[in-house]
Amino acid sequence: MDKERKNEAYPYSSGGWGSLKAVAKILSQEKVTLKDSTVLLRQNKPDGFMCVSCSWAKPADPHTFEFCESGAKATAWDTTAKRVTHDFFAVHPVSELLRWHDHDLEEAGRLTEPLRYDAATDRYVPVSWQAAFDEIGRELNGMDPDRVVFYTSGRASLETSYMLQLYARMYGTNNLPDSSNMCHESTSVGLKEAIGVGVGTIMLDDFEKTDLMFFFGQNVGTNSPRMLHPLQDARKRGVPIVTFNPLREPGLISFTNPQSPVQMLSPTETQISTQYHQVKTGGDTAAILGLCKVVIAADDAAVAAGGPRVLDDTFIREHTLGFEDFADFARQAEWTDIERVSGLSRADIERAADEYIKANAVIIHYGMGLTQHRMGVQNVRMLCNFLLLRGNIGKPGAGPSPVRGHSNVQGQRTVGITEKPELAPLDKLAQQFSFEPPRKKGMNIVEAFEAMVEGEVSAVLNLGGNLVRSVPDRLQTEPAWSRLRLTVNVATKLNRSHLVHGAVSYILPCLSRIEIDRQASGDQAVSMEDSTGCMHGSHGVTEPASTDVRSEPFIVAGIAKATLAGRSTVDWDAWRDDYSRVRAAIAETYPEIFHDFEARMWTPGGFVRPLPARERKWQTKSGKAEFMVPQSLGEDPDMMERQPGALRLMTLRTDSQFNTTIYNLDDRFRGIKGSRMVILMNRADMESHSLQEGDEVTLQTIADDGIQRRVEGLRIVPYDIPPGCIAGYYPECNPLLPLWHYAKESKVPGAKSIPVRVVEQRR
Ligand SMILES: Nc1nc2c(c(=O)[nH]1)N[C@H]1C(S)=C(S)[C@@H](COP(=O)(O)OP(=O)(O)OC[C@H]3O[C@@H](n4cnc5c(=O)[nH]c(N)nc54)[C@H](O)[C@@H]3O)O[C@H]1N2
Ligand SMILES: Nc1nc2c(c(=O)[nH]1)N[C@H]1C(S)=C(S)[C@@H](COP(=O)(O)OP(=O)(O)OC[C@H]3O[C@@H](n4cnc5c(=O)[nH]c(N)nc54)[C@H](O)[C@@H]3O)O[C@H]1N2
Ligand SMILES: [Mo]
Repeated sequence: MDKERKNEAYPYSSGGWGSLKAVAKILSQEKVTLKDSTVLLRQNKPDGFMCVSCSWAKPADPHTFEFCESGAKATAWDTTAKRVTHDFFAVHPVSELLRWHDHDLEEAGRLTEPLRYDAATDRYVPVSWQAAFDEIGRELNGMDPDRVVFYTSGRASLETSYMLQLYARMYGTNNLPDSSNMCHESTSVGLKEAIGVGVGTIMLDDFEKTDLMFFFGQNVGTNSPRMLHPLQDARKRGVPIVTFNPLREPGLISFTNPQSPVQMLSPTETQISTQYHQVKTGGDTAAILGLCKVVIAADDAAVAAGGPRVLDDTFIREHTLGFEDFADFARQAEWTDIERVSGLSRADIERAADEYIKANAVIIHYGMGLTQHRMGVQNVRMLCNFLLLRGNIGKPGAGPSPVRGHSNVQGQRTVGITEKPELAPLDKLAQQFSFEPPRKKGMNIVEAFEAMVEGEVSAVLNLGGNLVRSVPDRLQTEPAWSRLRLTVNVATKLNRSHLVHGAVSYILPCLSRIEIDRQASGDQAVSMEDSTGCMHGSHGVTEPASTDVRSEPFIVAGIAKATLAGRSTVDWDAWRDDYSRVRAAIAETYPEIFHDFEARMWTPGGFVRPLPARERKWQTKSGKAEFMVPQSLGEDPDMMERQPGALRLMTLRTDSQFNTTIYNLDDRFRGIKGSRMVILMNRADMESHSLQEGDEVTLQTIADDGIQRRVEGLRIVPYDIPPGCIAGYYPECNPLLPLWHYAKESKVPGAKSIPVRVVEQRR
């Protein structure tokens, strides 16, 4: 395996000169001039704007360059000199644009004016903002609110998100799904059940206090590169890092700091993972059970010998529930099962558990490799079981660290974007705004698309996002989208979801957070919450893409006013003109979190949201932190594993994309160039399938629902990946992911474990 690794896919450490070259390349591709590129110096600074890429924490004492390769690319993508004007649409009818690649659509540039679809000419044509708001309001008022869906992709600010949820509820629905429905919802459900808060408990300074870190299914080098800095500092202190990931991801192996002159001039790299375990996809519950089994056995032995305890028995006694049942389950688990399902040897699992036993404070970082599975919530609960064994929650240097995706995805939930009525302060909103909010559960993403396929949805309003590309089962869901009566897309750039439009369809171009937001009361700021629960202010620094783009709060206020007319107690115009009024309303709804919001939003490093679990107060059903007994070791009990030729497909991201936004076709870290239509496969599986490097295959989903799901033209790349597991890219492989293949408790699509087989091959 090691030999294969050196030869094939790992030419780079993460960061380093490769990273700087990639930044220079995209700045020139987007024609961002040197003057504009000083924008990067104000990224993630207390006096600047918060990056539009990932949601990693922003330190109080930032580096001069507090941005990473991904962040620089995202900034260049938004500050591009390229523009899409009505001339563009005059030349390109929608039927033609539907044949364009995702990359080319967004690469065309920033949207510049509001547009309405014109069926007679098959073109998007300019429309005034007021005409757009009026028609949208009229359409919505003719619909049953239960048939309308308000989607938020995770970029919108706290202010915009709060306005949107309030508007949707005043209109009459809790249909407020957001991107976390496809992402960390398994965390929101699993952590809440286990420790009483649905978010991670660690903060940046815990990196300075920890003795050991784990990584489960999170690809830091590609998806949250700024986090490599505190990781590197921890490694310098000698903190070990133990990684469980089917792929040997370069960012988890080593890092050359592109901002450190010493490291750039000499070839030294920091080793990131001190142990690397290539677990099978979907094998994490088994692997973590193995870890727990070793720790519990060591404690049993210590008790028998009268030695010091290995478990934190005081913590377990005082703070937890369900330990004995779980411990018995772990004691009785068979190593042969654990080894088979995880694909790891007992000796390797023991090595990892030994590090855990030695450490006093342990952090576990994790991502989509755990959450996007049928058993995604169970994976999260298993992580909590493991942490609870030695009291690794609610003490310095320890805790679960779900690394969030979009820059404000966590914050949107904090201010009421949720389809679950019990998670929104409905009574408070009712009293504050004198209306009766709907109490009926709204639809999450999977439910919204199930309903859409059945013809039970009339309209979708999208605050960002590109749902026809990001949701499962594209061959079913895309046609359903085009049967909608109304689609409204608030967006910065053109994407496929705008083109597969409803009968009445609008594209409403919005400001990027990087741009100066001028309203009647002056320049406006917005705010967001990072992955560690800290709130930050952000104000734009560049000129808007055009004079006819509007801010997200402006657009939400416009639609709300047009829809609700006299039916709302909110002065939407006043909120539009001065966002501090929105913040005052947020502070009134959530005083514990947002008191003195206006002053505190500029706190360097952000202001901290209170989290009871950090103080070992458990807001669970039992009032204790809860252990859980897993239902199944395998990822997916009904996955037809024994079918001949079955392979388990995980869908991945590259450094050259941000979700459905494709910057270019390369995967620099994994050494793949020029195409995203590839499948990474183990050599043993290639042999058993009689496949050679470069062969093209068609994959078909294994399912017994009578629907044929296929993707053709995928080129085979030999790769160091566990046998039986293969990898392809998101969103290209989404037609293979059945809509019903989701985590039971959270409805997060199982994008990391799609059962498929090779049905055609061509040399
Ligand atoms: N450059 C860039 N940055 C991004 C994004 C982007 O698209 N591009 N997207 C943003 C968003 S919205 C999100 S949610 C985050 C996502 O960031 P991550 O959580 O890192 O998500 P992925 O890249 O989808 O996959 C994570 C890792 O899981 C591993 N994996 C797959 N299956 C399994 C498994 O069964 N077990 C284990 N242990 N590991 C597994 C994969 O090999 C991969 O390394 O990134 C955010 N940041
Ligand atoms: N198979 C598979 N499917 C997946 C995943 C996977 O790993 N595998 N990951 C899932 C995850 S984690 C996520 S988060 C979802 C993401 O799914 P989405 O939220 O649907 O997609 P994005 O690609 O993040 O949205 C991109 C679009 O947002 C718009 N946009 C960008 N910036 C702004 C802004 O500031 N304001 C507004 N209004 N619009 C803006 C642009 O027009 C751009 O085209 O996909 C999910 N789908
Ligand atoms: Mo995400």
